[in-house]
Amino acid sequence: EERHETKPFRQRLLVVANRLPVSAVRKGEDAWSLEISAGGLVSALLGVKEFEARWIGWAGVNVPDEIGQKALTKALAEKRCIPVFLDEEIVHQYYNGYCNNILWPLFHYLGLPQEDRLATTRSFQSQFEAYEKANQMFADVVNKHYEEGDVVWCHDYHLMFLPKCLKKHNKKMKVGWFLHTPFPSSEIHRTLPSRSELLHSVLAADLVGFHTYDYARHFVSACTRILGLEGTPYGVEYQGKLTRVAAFPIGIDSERFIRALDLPAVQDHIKELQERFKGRKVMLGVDRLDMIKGIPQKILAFEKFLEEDPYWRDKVVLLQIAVPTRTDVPEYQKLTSQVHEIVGRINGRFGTLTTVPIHHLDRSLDFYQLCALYAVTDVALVTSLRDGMNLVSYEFVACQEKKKGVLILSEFAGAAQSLGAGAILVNPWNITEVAAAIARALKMPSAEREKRHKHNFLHVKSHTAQEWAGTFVSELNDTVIEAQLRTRQ
Ligand code: ADQ
Repeated sequence: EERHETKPFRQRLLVVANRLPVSAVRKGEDAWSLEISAGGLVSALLGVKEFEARWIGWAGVNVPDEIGQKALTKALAEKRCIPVFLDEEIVHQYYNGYCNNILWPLFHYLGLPQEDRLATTRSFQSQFEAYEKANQMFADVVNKHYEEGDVVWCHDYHLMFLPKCLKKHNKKMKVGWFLHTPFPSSEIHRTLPSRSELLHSVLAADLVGFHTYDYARHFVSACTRILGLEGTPYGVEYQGKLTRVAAFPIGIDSERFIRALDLPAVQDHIKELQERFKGRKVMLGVDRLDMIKGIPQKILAFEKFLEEDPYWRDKVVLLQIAVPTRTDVPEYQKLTSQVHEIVGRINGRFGTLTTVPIHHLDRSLDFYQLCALYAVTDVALVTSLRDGMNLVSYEFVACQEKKKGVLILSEFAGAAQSLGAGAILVNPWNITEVAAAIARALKMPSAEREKRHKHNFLHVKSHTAQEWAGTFVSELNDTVIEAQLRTRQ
């Protein structure tokens, strides 16, 4: 029969995020070169076979002319990507301003900007207006491409206003929203001038997801305390329906890392690194250069460790790889020079003519180099002051089947809830404690290392990004069906 020959039905999934998973470079008036960036989200969704995913987002470039926009739209369509075009002014106000200068620090407990209070308060309103406007532009593109039955999955703090815009246009649309950062205590969220508008909008979604149970609980408290709504263990009663709120801890595509370790290119890098650091223990930090990652604190703790334990001075090296991000924001520039200054001072203090204790790289590494680094590391140091989850800790564990190295992990990273039993947990603000953890990790007997590694490895292998995405989307489908049943009763 004809019906048997048709392809199995795959539900369409519209993934809406601020950035498309591509980098676009203009090669001429109507020519673009595109490169897919294989981040966690991309591989997560590639692995979910029951959905046909399409991406909607900003391509990260300003394209003021129509010819360029048309050509880029066409090129992106081949990669299942649909662009939202944002002009420079809106990027400045919405992305650099409201998203990165207000929401990002606030959600990581760094508070609202405090310098020049008056100026900030004045620009705050216009930045929020730009945020609403940008979210509406995303909604317009979603509405244009939406077909009945599609699932719409909105991502992150950039798009908190999107669920409301979408539901206003079409009440029946299945809308989920997931936050990749922490959701802070309601006492922190309360300080945000647009605190209520954002909560109302997120509540318009059918399903609201966070990395950890704590973040979900903070969100529900914010809704009950700030909006006076009724919270339940399952979510929040909102406008006659239940908005489901739950934890969906993300994972990585662990097989991709495990497989990569056997590739000749990675093996070559591993040999090079082993040769280069022969006779020394390798400690590793891999972070985006962001204040939430606690990089200065980490380096100061390493200094304290060297200070207290002269034996290790020529027997250990810290490799800190920090990719610069948001380089046009003054605070990030300040952080870069602060880190350089500390590293310079410590290397001057403990270095010799031939070696230095810290190798600091201000750049991104390719996937093979990264895998090799993870594989040769004895101790990984993740000292985020706050972090939604932290995937670096997962990637390190995935690459350690041979070495069974130690993970020192901040208790303020979401990952502390999943990898806490295998890692040494630390308060990154307590430099003495982190220095002691370094000493303990370097001396840890192999039986203990094995036991700890096994615990973490099992977790990383069984809680993958694919599973995360699959669970979120099926939960969203179920939530909508349940709500329909309830209204029919
Ligand atoms: P990030 O803050 O970017 O993500 P993280 O989860 O650690 O933090 O992911 C960083 C990714 O970038 C990792 O895949 C890592 O390999 C890669 N990376 C970092 N430095 C690199 C370098 N120098 N070279 C190459 N690659 C590098 C946000 C939240 C996190 C949350 C994720 C996913 O802040 O808390 O875990 O989203 O939800």
